[in-house]
Order: sequence, then C-alpha cells, then structure tokens
Amino acid sequence: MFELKWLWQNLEGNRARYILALCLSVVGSSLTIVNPYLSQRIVDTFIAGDNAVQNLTDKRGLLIALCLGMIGFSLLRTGLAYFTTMQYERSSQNMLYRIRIYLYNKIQGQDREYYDHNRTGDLMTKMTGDLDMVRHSMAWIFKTIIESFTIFAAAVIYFFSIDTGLTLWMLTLSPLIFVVAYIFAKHVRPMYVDLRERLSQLNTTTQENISGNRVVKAFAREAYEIEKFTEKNVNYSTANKKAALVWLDYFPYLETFAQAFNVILMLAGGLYLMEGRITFGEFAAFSSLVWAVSNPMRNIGIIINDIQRFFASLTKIVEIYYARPAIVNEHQATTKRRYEGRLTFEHVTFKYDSATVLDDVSFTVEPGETIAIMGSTGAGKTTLINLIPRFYDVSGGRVLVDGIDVRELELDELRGNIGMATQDVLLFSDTIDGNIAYGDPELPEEEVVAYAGLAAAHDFIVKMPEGYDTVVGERGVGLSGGQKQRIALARALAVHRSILILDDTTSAVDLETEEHIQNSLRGLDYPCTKLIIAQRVSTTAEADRILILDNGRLIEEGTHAELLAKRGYYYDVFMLQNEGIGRQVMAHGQK
Ligand code: M5T
Ligand code: MG
Repeated sequence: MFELKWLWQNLEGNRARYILALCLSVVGSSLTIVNPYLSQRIVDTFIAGDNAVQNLTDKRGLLIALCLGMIGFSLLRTGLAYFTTMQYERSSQNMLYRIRIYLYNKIQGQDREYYDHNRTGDLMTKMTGDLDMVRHSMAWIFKTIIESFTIFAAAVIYFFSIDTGLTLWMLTLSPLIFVVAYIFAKHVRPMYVDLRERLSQLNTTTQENISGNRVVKAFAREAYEIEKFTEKNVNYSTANKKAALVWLDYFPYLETFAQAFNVILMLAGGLYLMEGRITFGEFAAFSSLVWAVSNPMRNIGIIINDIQRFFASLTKIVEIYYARPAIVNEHQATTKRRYEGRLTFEHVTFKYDSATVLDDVSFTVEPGETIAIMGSTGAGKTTLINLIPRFYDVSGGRVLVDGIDVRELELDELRGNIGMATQDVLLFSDTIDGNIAYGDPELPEEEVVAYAGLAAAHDFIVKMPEGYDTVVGERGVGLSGGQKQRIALARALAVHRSILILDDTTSAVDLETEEHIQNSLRGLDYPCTKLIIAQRVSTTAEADRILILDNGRLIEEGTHAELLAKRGYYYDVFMLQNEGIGRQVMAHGQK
C-alpha cells in the first residue's frame, strides 16, 4: 500500500487526468446496461408483449427512437472508450517519464558502495521492464479492474431492479468464486517475485556477456557462455510456465462457475418466466447481461496475475527510489571555492566489508607538493586515494583537505577540486576531443590540444583518421592501453584542479613517454598538489616524498635519497628495477 502512495505522489501533474480517466471508465462501463434496457423495451413492447402487433403500427415512432438510441449509445460508448484510453495512456506515460528521470537521478546520486553491491543487469531491469510493467498496470490493469467492477455492479443493480429473487439466484456462485480467486492469489504471488528475479539474472548474464565479450573471445569460451545463458533462459522460461500453469489449475473452476451463470439463468429464469414473474423482455435483458456478471469472474485470474507482477515490479522500483547513499552532499555551496590542496590523513583505517585494507595511515601533503605512493599489488593504494574524493568514507580516523574533514566539505566542491585518472581507464563513446573535455565541456579547442600535448597524446591523436574528432570507446576505433591512459591523463589535467591524483597512469607507456609526462607535470601552469601512484622508481624518484604502503600500513616515508639510505622496501625495489635495466642495456649492447 505504501508503494501505491508513492505512485500517487509521482502522478503529480497528471492526477486530474488520471482521475478523469477512472471516472470515465465508470461512466462508460455503466452505460453497458443501457442497450440491454432498450432491447428489453423493444422486446416487451413490439415483439413479445400482449399488444405487440398493435404497437408495431401505433408506436412506430417509439420503435425508431429506441433503435436510434441503441445505435447512439453504442457510438457514444465507443467514443468514450477512445477518449478514456487516451487519458490513461497520457497520464501513465507522463508518470513513467517523470519516474524515469527521478530514478536516473537517484542512481546517479548513489555512492560507490551501491554500485559494488548492485548488478548492472538488475538496475537495467528496473529501469526498463519493471517501469514498463508499472505503467502498463496503471493504464490497463487498473482500467480493467474498474471497468469489470462497474459493469458487474451496474448489471447487478439492474437485475435487482427487475427481480430480486432471480438476481439472488444468479449471485449464489459469487462467494465461491472469490474464495477460489483468493487462494489463487496467495499461491501465485511468490511465483511472480521469483519470476522477476530470474528475469533480472537473465539480463545480468546478457549484459555481462556483452560487455565482457573480449574476454570471452580471448578464452574461446563462447560455448560456455551460451550454456550459461541457456541455463538462465531455461530458468526464466520454466518459472514463467510454472506461473502460467498455476493459473491453469484454477482456470477450470472459474470457468465452470462462469458457465454456471447461464445454467442458473435458464433454470431459474425459465421457471420465473413461465410463472409470469418476469417478462420476455426482462428475461432477454438478463440473458444479454449475464456476461457482465460472469466475465469479471473470468477475468479475476488474469487481473490477479497482473497485479502480482505489478507489485513485484513496483517493489523493485521503490527500492531504488528509497536507496539512501551513505555519502551525501550535505549542503549546497553557492560559490565553489578553490582549495589550496593540503591533504592530511590522520590514523585512517578502512574496511570494505570486513577485512581491514588500511590500517592506521597518517601523513600530510603540503599544497603544491608531489607525492609518490608505491607498494605491492593489493597493498591498498587505490583504496587510499579513493578516500580523498569520498568515494568511500573512512572506517576510523580522518581525512582532511585544507584542514577540514572531507565529510564536512560540500561534496561537489570537494570533487570539483580533484582531478583524477583512475587505474582502470574508462572512456565514453565520444570523440577524443569530447573525452578530454569531459570535465569541462566549455574547454576551448586549443586547450584540449595543449593538454593532449602535455599528456604525450597529441602525436598519436593527429595520426588517427579523424584526429581529435575520432570516436573512441564502445563502437569507435580501438586504442591501445597506453593511449587510453594518456587520454585519461589529458582529461584529468584539463580540469585545472588543485589536487591531481594519478593512479598508475603511466604503467602502460614506455620510458621515454613517461619522461615527457613527468616534465609536463613538473611544468603545469596551475598550482596543484600531486599524488602519483606508481610502480617504477623512475617515476617516484622525482617526487618530493615517497610513501610506501604495505598490507595497508605505511611502512616508509621520505625522499628518494632518504629511502635508498634506509635500505628497506624502496631500496629493494630500486635495486631490482635497476638490475633489470642494467641487464636490458647489456642485452642491447650485445646485439
Ligand atoms: C586493496 C581489497 C582488495 C585488496 C585491498 C577495490 C577493492 C579492493 N578490495 C576490496 O575488498 N574491495 C574493493 O572494492 O582491498 O586493494 P587496492 O586498494 O585496490 O590495492 P592497490 O591499488 O594497492 O593494488 P594494485 O593492484 O592496484 O597495485 O586486498 O582485495
Ligand atoms: Mg590500485
């Protein structure tokens, strides 16, 4: 019921239209009894009445009027049905449009943890199939319910006005039908919840398979993927059939009851007719409206089915709607400040779910400093930098920017002060130019080129078929790993932020290119604090300070020279890498 209230709220702006549609449904369906009434009059006056023959000549005008009335009402009902359907469609489509925007905004506003725990396929199902089911219900199912109910009620009232006894006879079956329908509803509901879950799994598998097609191909696992998909497909199909078969279990009962209406009418009605309690016309009216009583009974199963699906979908949508991100924008900054770029970690600990990933990490970075972070894989480097823009919040301790806890800063302002190139590079299906200017769509063309130059990307971009207008990403031209990294770097540099975070951004470029990038970073034309995660000593050597992270703990901190003198982790890495280079140089010389 709570979900219905939510729907109602979202109907804002279209409520009047929707209510009008509901009212028109009631009016339109009530009119169904007009024609049987008119035909009753015709039968009694002109066909089966005592003075039928006489009336045919005397009251020709009435006959014509009644016939015209029947035609008129049929046309009226058709017109009304057309108009009503239009109102349902309009209001439900408008509502759908509105909810879709809300949900999309909502999903955008979720934090990283939400994405860690929600499958893309499931979110897609919610945004497409579930939303459409809800709209379909608003436009068709509720309409069917209202109309069935009105027709039923109108017919029953009309029957009572003709003959109470016969009406009661006809209604003897109704309680039975309701009992059967109720049992059916209870039985079928969990099945639709299950069905919906399976659909979501099917979508997840499809989505993962499509986006992961490179890996699938690389391992030649198409057959396995098809099998996996088939399994989900079979599951979904089985669940669908199961739900449909349940309906079939109940169907014979409901159908028998519906048929029984006719039998009762023939028996009881015939008897009453012979006794002269009702006229031929009245009998005809009963018989032409018997469907109005039996049809809703027939529909009850379908309606219950659809309502269960409706609620299964609605519950899922409402889930998105009421998902509260833990990391929220507390207050809106009217003017966004530029930070100085001082970073402080104070006894920071962090856990993803249970395992501790960062353990009592403390350090400070002054504005304008360049800090390199190094450490073995899985040491927690990416995790550490993710705490600065509040992709996650610390489990203990504090992260401060310019001396203020990041949790107290305005989120957009905070993130608006950070330029970031993430470890796994994602480019959008857009031009290279559009990708570099992603953070600032107003960025002039020359600057795009300038930053591409700083990121050592200009040279390869101009060699591409359409230069900066080449479309990359999903359907565009493919780029090498190092090329992607450099475009991502240009994108991060182009936003002129006071804090620049580079996560392994030069791991896939050659040493020469790396040197070019280092020179660029040194000569940036705006003040900025740089945090650079790197594995190569050649990158870290130039930093003002180097932090060594191991197993979530900060084990060494100092300049290149200091750390070498310390003969710890950094010294070992240095020796290892230089040995490597030494060997390479030797191998080169031997050629
Ligand atoms: C540090 C764990 C991961 C690792 C540790 C991203 C992520 C990581 N972890 C989770 O449990 N859940 C997550 O969503 O945290 O991971 P990291 O910070 O990504 O390590 P890194 O950046 O130092 O490694 P690398 O390989 O990028 O150099 O134990 O299991
Ligand atoms: Mg990492």
